[in-house]
Amino acid sequence: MEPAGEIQRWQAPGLALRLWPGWADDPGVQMSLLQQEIPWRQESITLFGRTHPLPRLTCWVADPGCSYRYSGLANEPQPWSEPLRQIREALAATLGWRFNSVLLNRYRDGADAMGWHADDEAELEPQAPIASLSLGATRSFRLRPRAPLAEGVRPISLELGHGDLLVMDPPTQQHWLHALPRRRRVSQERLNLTFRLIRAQAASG
Ligand SMILES: O=C(O)CCC(=O)C(=O)O
Repeated sequence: MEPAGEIQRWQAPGLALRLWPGWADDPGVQMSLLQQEIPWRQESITLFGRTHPLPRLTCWVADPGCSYRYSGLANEPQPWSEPLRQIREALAATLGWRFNSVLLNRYRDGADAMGWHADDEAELEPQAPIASLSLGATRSFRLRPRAPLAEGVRPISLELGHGDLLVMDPPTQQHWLHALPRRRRVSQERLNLTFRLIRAQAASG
């Protein structure tokens, strides 16, 4: 195994990011286990009366009782599998946060993508970071401020590769949006796991 790279940081008004290149211990094994065992689904969303399939496959895994809506969808959480449990414990060791849910996204190739949004749903604990683990094809991850914050604040573009861990610390979700644009030349698959902490009140409901 290659040693993990140095931690990199980005700081801007309303934004704090930390990136551990090559954080995952065994990303190839993790990726193939998740490809096989996760009950991936292509969800649809309805916008202005028209239904569109999401351009990616997803799965929502969470502790019992956690309720959460993402992309306007309220899904029953799937149970934690062993590989996901191990990643959750490794994140707790690195970050000091034990997450109670993870949204998995599977981008089958560069035609799959995620539009501009923030992970700012009311159910999420606003003091907790969001930890994003990437597996597979390298893709560009974009961030831009919601509103012009200050002179000279520029959008950010990161290349997220196999095994990289990106942590979006508070208050990033309040002030910045993020997206994963289409990349026509990418033919390989990518998985992304965003670990989140649902607030105790919402989790107990
Ligand atoms: O695939 C990614 O890196 C982004 C995922 C994302 O934005 C999300 O799950 O909210």
